[in-house]
Amino acid sequence: MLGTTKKVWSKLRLHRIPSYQARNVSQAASQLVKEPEEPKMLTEVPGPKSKELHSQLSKMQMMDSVHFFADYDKSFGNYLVDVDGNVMLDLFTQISSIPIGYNHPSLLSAFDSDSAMRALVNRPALGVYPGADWVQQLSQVLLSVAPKGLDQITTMMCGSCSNENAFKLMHFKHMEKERGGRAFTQEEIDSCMINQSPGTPNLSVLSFHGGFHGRTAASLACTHSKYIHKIDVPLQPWQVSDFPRYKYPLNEFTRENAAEDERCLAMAEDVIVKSRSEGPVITGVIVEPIQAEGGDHHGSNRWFQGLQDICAKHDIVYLIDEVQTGGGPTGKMWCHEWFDLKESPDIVTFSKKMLTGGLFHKSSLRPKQAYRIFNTWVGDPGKLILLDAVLKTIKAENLLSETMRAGDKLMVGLNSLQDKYPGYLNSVRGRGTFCAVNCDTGARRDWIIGKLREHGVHTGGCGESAIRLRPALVFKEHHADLFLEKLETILRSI
Ligand code: PSZ
Repeated sequence: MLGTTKKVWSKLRLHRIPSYQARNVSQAASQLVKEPEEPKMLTEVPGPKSKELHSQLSKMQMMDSVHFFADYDKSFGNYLVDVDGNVMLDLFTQISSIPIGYNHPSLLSAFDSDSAMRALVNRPALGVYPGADWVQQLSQVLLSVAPKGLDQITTMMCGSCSNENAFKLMHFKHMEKERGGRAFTQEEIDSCMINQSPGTPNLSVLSFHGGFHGRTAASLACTHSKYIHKIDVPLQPWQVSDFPRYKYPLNEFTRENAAEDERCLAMAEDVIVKSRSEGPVITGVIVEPIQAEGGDHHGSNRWFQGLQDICAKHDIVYLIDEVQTGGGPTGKMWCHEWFDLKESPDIVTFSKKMLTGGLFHKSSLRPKQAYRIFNTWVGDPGKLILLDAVLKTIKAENLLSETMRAGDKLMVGLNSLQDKYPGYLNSVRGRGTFCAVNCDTGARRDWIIGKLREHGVHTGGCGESAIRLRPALVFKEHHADLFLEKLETILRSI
């Protein structure tokens, strides 16, 4: 906390000197750091300094999830440095949320102008007092990457609350149709104040086994990856259906996997139809383009197209949650662009690599009254300043095609390791650098991730036995080579 305050003050002081000098200062600062050529491990992880900080933290909060404490002054590009001086190649990037690597110069200088710094300091309640440049920021930054046909944008604080607000749009659409254009009745107005029908209707959102959509009440009701996220929390008993589980390699199991798509589509439609008579009535579907937390489960084009058709047939809302997949890691700005959909989904939510949470949606879903999608901040102009720099960097450095190149390298390498060590690795899958491979057991996965870290490579786990890779968009082929080399060394040692 103290460190942060100090940094903000030194930035502010910086801006009292002429801005050309300020720019020189931060340019110099950014040149101080360069990406390391390889990992360097000095201690075990967590090392003694991390352990000491963790014991201090533990006096104030239960955060045994902490892996280690990082040194963000020393981290750069694809390399994360911890407080004990260990230099690690980072293929996990803060749960997939660092778009262009640590301390990218374009981000370090994003607040160099006085107006950018003022936007950060005078954080507005955007739903009531937005600054003069907010309209331009939304249209030039966020709408420049909007999925086709989704011309409505609302920024939010995080992925969970983006989904939470998207659900409200689904329910509003349903109730608007039910009312047929009439005004709210007094009974609806009175009953909603005590969470009773008809003002609080019995509606739901359909989600899928293995999905993850956040931890606030409604998004948590749609999350089904780990029990520890949910247990003891009162949630609505909303419907859950099956997301396809494919057999790998895909080209050897085309018939089985196609049958799996049809089974899951039939099941989803059945649940939607039944909800009309049995309740709660499903007003929309939420699905990840790749089920990430739940184990990197992919779905075919047929699956995502079929879901879109079912939603259209039953006039319910199709929401694709791009919180983890959005912003480029699959080689396209939005993973659903791979699916050859007839049109964009009705709503797309995002956060993580996009640096701000938010939702794009069709204009047909606009609420009719103000304040229905609203909170104090709604979003943060400072995050759009950073996102602007990220999007410009993606373009200038061709990072989507670079991601495809690095991803191809990862996939070729992982496939060949899987062929060499079929007892340990299976089901290699991925798009761009958004890749995963299963281990024969969860214990083997945890052991390999631990060993990789000893070798200075930071990866993550997901699902029961998958190693998942979530590098930044600046991850290159030579980083992929380095990772594959370390993984092979470890597999050879078993
Ligand atoms: O344990 C957790 O809370 C984690 S670990 C990874 C995430 C959350 N991912 C967040 C996430 C996501 O992957 C998808 C597809 N949808 C929604 C969310 C929620 O986003 P946040 O965490 O920003 O609320």
